[in-house]
Amino acid sequence: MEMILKERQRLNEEQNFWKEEVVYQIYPKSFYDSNGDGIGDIKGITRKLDYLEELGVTMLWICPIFTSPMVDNGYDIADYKGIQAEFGTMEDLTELIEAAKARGIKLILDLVVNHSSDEHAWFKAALADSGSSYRDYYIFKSGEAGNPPNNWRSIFGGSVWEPVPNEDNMYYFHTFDKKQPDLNWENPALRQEIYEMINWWLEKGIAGFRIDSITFVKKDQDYGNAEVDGSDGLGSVKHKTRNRPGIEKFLAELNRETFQKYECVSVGEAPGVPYDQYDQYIGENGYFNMIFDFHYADIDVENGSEWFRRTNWQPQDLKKLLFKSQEAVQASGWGANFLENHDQPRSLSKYITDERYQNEIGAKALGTLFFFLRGTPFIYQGQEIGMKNFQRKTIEDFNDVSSIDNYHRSLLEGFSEEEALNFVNQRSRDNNRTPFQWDSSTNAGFSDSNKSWLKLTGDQVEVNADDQIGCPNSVFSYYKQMIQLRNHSSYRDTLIYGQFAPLNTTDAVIGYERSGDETLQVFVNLSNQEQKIESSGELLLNNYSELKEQDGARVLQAYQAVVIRKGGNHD
Ligand code: TEU
Ligand code: CA
Repeated sequence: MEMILKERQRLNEEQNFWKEEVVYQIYPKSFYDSNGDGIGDIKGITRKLDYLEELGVTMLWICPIFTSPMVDNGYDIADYKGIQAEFGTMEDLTELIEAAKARGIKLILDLVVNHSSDEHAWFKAALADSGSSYRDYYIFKSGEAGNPPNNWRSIFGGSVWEPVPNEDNMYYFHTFDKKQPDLNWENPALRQEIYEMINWWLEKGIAGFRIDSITFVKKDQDYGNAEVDGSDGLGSVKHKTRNRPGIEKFLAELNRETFQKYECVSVGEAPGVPYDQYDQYIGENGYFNMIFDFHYADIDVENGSEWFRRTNWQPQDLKKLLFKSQEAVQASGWGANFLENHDQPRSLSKYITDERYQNEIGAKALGTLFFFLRGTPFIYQGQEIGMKNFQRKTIEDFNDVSSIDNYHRSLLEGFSEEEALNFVNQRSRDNNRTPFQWDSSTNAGFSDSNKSWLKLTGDQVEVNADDQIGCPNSVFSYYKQMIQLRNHSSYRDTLIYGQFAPLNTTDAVIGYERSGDETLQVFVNLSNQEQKIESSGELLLNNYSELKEQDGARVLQAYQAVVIRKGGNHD
């Protein structure tokens, strides 16, 4: 009976290609530089396809490569159908799509349609002539008694309102940097232009999109003040523009006019969506195939854009958030699981609190923790070799706009320069944007030259791909093994489609199981103390060379992680 029920559960899970992918996120500027200018590029990705194939990933998400002044490293797009010259050409991209396809690797691009660059032709036309029809592609408003229209703080700091040059008392709106004016989704003509552009790309043969900041497209139309929540006298824009009522119309239409017409995948970056709304986002008629959930990614801070508000989290807090997330996603649809991305610090530095284990043990433990969760795993470049944060001594060494803003906001909130720098070092988005460490040489094999657009971490002698590829105990080999187990072993169906359920463990251990044809259990010790677990069965994966037993119980060592085929009835 139990077996029949389980079989039903398994078959109930609809099979879709995007559930079976293992995605690898590439930050093109920092992956590999093929022409020695110190900037990673598209040809550089093509050159490293052997590496990606060896790892075993099946889909690449490439961060923005479109024409851009690069104020936010490409998240400020000046031409949605053009390729930024420093990254290469459209031919290079076509070549990459084909070369990847030949290896069974699909490609998704980044869709940034909450805002464009202020250098986009639409915005230029809007600025040049207040009577232009492009004016309504963006959000322009008059000020209030010599002040901006309201007190909203942009995500990258300062007012969301930027004065329009040569016009009295007129402002335009930006959720992020002032060089990223928001597109006005209230305008149907603008929306149609966006859909046409999306479909144009999908026709080109890409497998889909990761959709940037998509929960920000609907703004509260009264543009009323937000509650002040900082010493700058402003209130965060997100209270008034993130996942606001009315967004459902835009997102349903977006889906209907674009993604639904294609055999493609849509992955929404959807911070700010409460779990009771997950049905709308990823349910049967959801806007997206899957979304990223940030509830646990931001465990070390009270919110993702104010890094001076740090928390004192414990493993059991992470466990709670992770389980809540898994259960909510499972009740509605499908999730996109990740440890890192280009906005986050390195996971080893964030989640492994005992520095002695910020090494291959810790990296494998975290890998095990996230990789077997129900959902599609997203690996961020460098995570698979255990890259870590850097420590920088001065704010001048940072490139990321958000780091500079957080530094100044920390000072404004009364922290010392040292504290401010410490917050930024822990959280800077540059941490994950340092050049990929291919080998141990001075420039880590990132480029043929000695140039690099961003300073390296400097630890490439200890952490680099070259040393790890052929080495059976490396983090890289462990990731390969995890991918093999999930996608190519006899446990494949269970690991991809099986149900998720939390397991009872001690506080410091995160344990869960996936059940389908059989039950697989994952246990990860997130502490430096030994922890007993209740489990019997065959050991499938282990980041230590042994699994200890004591008084008849299995014992995990510091940061030990195991995957076990549950023993018992069916054995
Ligand atoms: O990020 C959107 C966003 O809301 C994040 O900054 C979020 O606040 C943070 O990650 C929470 O931890 C996207 C892109 O991923 C980011 O790189 C861009 O800078 C931003 O949009 C603007 O396009
Ligand atoms: Ca280059």
